Amino acid sequence: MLSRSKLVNLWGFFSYSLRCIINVLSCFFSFAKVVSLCLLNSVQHIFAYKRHKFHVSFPQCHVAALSSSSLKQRGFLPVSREGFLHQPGCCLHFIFNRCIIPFIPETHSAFVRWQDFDQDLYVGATVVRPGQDPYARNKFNQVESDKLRMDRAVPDTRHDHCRHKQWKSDLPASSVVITFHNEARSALLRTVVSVLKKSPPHLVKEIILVDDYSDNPEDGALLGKIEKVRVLRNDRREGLMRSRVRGADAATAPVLTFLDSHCECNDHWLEPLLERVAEVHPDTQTLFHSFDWNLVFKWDYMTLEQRRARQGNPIAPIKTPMIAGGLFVMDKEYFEQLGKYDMMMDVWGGENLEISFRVWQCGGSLEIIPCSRVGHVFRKQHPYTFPGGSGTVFARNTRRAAEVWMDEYKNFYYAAVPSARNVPYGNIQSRLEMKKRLACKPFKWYLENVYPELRVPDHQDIAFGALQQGGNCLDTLGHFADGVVGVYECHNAGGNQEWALTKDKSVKHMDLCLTVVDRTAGSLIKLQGCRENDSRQKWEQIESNSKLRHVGSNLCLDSRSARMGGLTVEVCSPSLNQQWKFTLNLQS
Ligand SMILES: [Mn+2]
Repeated sequence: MLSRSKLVNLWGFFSYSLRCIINVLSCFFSFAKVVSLCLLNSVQHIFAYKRHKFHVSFPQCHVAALSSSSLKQRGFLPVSREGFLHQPGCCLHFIFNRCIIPFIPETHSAFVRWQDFDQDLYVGATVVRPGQDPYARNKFNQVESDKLRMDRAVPDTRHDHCRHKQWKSDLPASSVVITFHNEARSALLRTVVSVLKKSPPHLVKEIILVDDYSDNPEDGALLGKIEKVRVLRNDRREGLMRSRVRGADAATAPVLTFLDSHCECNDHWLEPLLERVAEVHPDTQTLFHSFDWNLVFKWDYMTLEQRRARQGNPIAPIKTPMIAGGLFVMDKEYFEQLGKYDMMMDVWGGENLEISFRVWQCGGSLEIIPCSRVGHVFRKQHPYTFPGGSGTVFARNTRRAAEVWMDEYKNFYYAAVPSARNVPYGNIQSRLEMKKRLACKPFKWYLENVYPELRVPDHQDIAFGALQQGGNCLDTLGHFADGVVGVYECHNAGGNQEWALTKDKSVKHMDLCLTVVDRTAGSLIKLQGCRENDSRQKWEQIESNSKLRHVGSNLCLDSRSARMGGLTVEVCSPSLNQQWKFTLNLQS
């Protein structure tokens, strides 16, 4: 009995034979035309061909009309559109390639299905040896990662509504771009396999692996054997942004999907994303992405209002002011129009901020699609080194984003991260020109329309944000007028931990002010409605903004009795209970 693969082979043989006959015929005519010139030429070509094996391009060959993906895969570059087989050398070359190479066994089996890829051989070459720390190389447990099968089953964590939804099938195909640097082979392979396994084949045109100069070129190169996988390797460390742009430039599908190199796609992860991208760009929601004035990405809860609005449709897209940056889908043409990435950003960090501001301010939108689930390995630390030091690189990238996109609001970032002021950020001229060309909206618009939840300091404020003491923050504890205040673990979500020190010296939470009711050491501080010119509510920062002193009594804000009643004023001392720091100090 014939197996399926033999049938496919037979069909392949039949169609190739047919094309061969056509090719030979057309070649014959070309031959006849230039027969007098061709002999020498053919001999030359054959020799060139023999010398270079298959990896040579024939610049004289006008083979564009013949260009097929299989030809390209073998390294032949179609050169012009002028037509067909001008030269006999090309003719031979063409016949050989189209008619003979497909039936040479080793070239025919150049690509394997992911199911046939030898995981043990690939992963086995880089296992953690006994006695080695399994976290050392990747900052996640490589031993555990290596044990997993590349196509292991993962639980479907989607909302029920997603499971019953029918996704369109006539969607634009996507090129999946995965950049990596010294990734654990098992994690990288799982990422690739999960894409192939969990996506409808016609929607994944290719997987482009961009090896950002990993120590071992084989980490990526060996994966190039898997169907649809194309491997590009940088010849020096370029960092995430330039590597992604390189992958995007090489992509041939209309939609780009960017993934980290340690992900696992879940059931029907791709269709909802492509469906949304294919829809007309609309004006259109428990967690969304956001950031604080230190410009560090964080997760935020939706407001009660936002959650109520979603009750009727729990799987509706969620507008988000910011993306985490590792995993997202974007129309390729739009990615290009919108200036790709800032090519002068290095290694990692800040690019998600930059692309988020850019998309929103220049007319696009960012959404989280709840039905699309992709797992990601979170690490507490970067496994690789940052040329130049991670803090500096992060600050430099973030500064570039702030300088281009945040207008005068960048000063709040500098107030929150004063050290960033001294980090050189390079030339931003071309990004500013691009911003102008795209007629992008000012940051004020973004704050008002996209991220109204972000509290913007008032021009009356001297200091703003959380009032921190180690990991704890000054907290209203939900109390109102005449209530005491305490400390609670900092949650960086504003709310009861949001305070401002104003020019008229009050420490305010909304319209409540910290009030010293009794000007003796050890007395409890109360929240009271703010009153102008009430000396019981006047405070100032002392000792390089590290303490808060009540002006009328010269006593300091102190947390020693926080667990027994609330915060008090005490005689100022070097005690850690009196160290308080605002997130943002607008005067230095
Ligand atoms: Mn990651």
